[in-house]
Amino acid sequence: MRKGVMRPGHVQLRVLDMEEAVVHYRDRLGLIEVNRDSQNRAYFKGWTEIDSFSVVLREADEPGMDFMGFKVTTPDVLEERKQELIEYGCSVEVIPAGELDGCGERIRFDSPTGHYFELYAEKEQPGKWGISPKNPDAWPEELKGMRATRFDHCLLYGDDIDGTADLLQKVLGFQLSEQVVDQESGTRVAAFLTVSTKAHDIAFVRHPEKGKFHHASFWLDTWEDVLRAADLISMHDISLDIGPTRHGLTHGQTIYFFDPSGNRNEVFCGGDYTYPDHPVVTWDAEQIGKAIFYHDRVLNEAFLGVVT
Ligand code: M3P
Ligand code: FE
Repeated sequence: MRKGVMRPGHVQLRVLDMEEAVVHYRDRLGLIEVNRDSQNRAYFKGWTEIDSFSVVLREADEPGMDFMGFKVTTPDVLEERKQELIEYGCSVEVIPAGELDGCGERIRFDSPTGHYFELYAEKEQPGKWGISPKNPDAWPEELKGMRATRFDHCLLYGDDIDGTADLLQKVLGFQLSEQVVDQESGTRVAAFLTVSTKAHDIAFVRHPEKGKFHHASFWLDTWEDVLRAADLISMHDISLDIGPTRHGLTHGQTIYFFDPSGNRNEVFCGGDYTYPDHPVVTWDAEQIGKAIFYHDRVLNEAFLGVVT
């Protein structure tokens, strides 16, 4: 049952060198740089996104993810979910409106995998960049680099992925769309969850350490765009992880690479959709190579091991 959580709305990432990071996210990934706040955090949005930002970069000594935020439909829903998070046993912090420029009050909570998530109901909608609700043109001509259209999902690594999946399903109305299960032990190795009809809005892979970040992913429209992203990765000597290829899980067409601080990014297109009556798709852990990289059918160690 959906509970008024609409979509992944933002992710705050730590970067080692802000100016290098801005060049990567703006000129290579092709997000639009929209703001720099009083804490020197840089804000970006994809050109199809109606809210004022979706990616926030904070300069720090270590890379990784500070938190990921989901937008809910109304302030009443925000209050209801907050009460349920407290009842579930999360530690909940209320962050006042304006702490992120243009964003309303945020409800931040922890999770069994050690990741921090947020809910919020309101964010400014500047109505710029080719997404005017009146007679919109197909796309803005000034887009750069890979022309990422929107922030799509994060994949996170942590220990108690069953605990975090349970929290997201029970309190926030997420649906388990796909999973990888070790058939011998019955252990779930990966969980893909959605609040929409997308194949996933967030995903988790079991890993001994808490609170790790695997990638933030951005939507492209076509396979041609993914191949073009691969060309740009070579042109600018961006560190390539793997691809272009197809995932077995979710069936998206993808390429992974690293930002200058070592945070992994993905751009992808295509893939499955999920309605509430869809059965959970289960991959056997012994098929994990094919589940993750459908063409190579083997995992690359860096892909599994490198997290920030
Ligand atoms: C995706 C995706 C892993 C699977 C990754 C899949 C790391 O990133 O977007 O479908 O096991
Ligand atoms: Fe992904």
